[in-house]
Amino acid sequence: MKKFLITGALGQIGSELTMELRKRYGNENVIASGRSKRDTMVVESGPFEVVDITDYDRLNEVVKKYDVDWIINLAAILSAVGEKKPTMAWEVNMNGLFNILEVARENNCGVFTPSSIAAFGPNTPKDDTPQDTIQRPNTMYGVTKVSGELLCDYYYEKFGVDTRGVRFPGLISYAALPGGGTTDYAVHIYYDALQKGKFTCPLDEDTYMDMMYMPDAINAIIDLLEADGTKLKHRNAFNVTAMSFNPEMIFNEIKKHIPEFTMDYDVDGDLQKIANSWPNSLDDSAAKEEWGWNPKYDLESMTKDMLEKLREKLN
Ligand code: AKB
Repeated sequence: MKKFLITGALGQIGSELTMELRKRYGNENVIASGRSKRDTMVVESGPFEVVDITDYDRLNEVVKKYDVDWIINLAAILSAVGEKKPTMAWEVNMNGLFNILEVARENNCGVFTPSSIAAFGPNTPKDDTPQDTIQRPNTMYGVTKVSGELLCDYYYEKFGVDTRGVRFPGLISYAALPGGGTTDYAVHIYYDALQKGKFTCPLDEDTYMDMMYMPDAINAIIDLLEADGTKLKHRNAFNVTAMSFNPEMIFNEIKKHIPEFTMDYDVDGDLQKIANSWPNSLDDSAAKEEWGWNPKYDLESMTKDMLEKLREKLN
């Protein structure tokens, strides 16, 4: 049975991916880790280690201790926080990734690291953004993501490390909150709709971005990990998307379920600038062709499920 180490396991993706991998591969084969420990299902249901990915020795020790086959690196500083703390974003997203790749090389592990729509920039084609295109991001997060894609390609070409990854859009989930991204509004809007009946949107009404519901994101990671490596041409940077919408569209979808819901705008200039530099919608045909990417949720089905699950959680 394969053994996985997940970094950032208590974060938005990690808390759901850990539980799904434990279901499929057995609790003891999925080692969760994070910079600190909190009482959650992730910590209670299987092995958990305190690991800061900027600490090479500690990472190496844990990989050896469990004889890990795959490192899934979900520890990252996201776009909005990255603009406020660029040094920390570089330290975690680049030096942390470099440590992961070096430890993987030494211990013969594969590595999955997500990239992001942030790896594109203002002069990238905005609509139906191609798989291979101009990437000149102007945020620290974006710079680390495009550099990470290249570094992972390098470790595959040069050292044969089995590196894989996707460019995630904004991820929407009810289990854990996102931590400091530009797409976070698309999660907060559901909480505010249920808890306050109104939402103040930090992005303007024309801001289109790609988005995805978490069950599709979890499947993307697992499907790519299980894919036949010999068929992968774009190993570390597959465009994946499930939907593209602007704030008005998600508001109107929620309003179908909560007719009294209202929304106004208080645009945050810094966030808006980041969002404006990202694509409106991605072309994900390479992922479909090379490993069968096939998202299940659109805005309508996601909204229905999100509201149902959040109602249960908040009650
Ligand atoms: C962010 O908004 O920073 C992230 C991302 C799109 O990578 N959700």
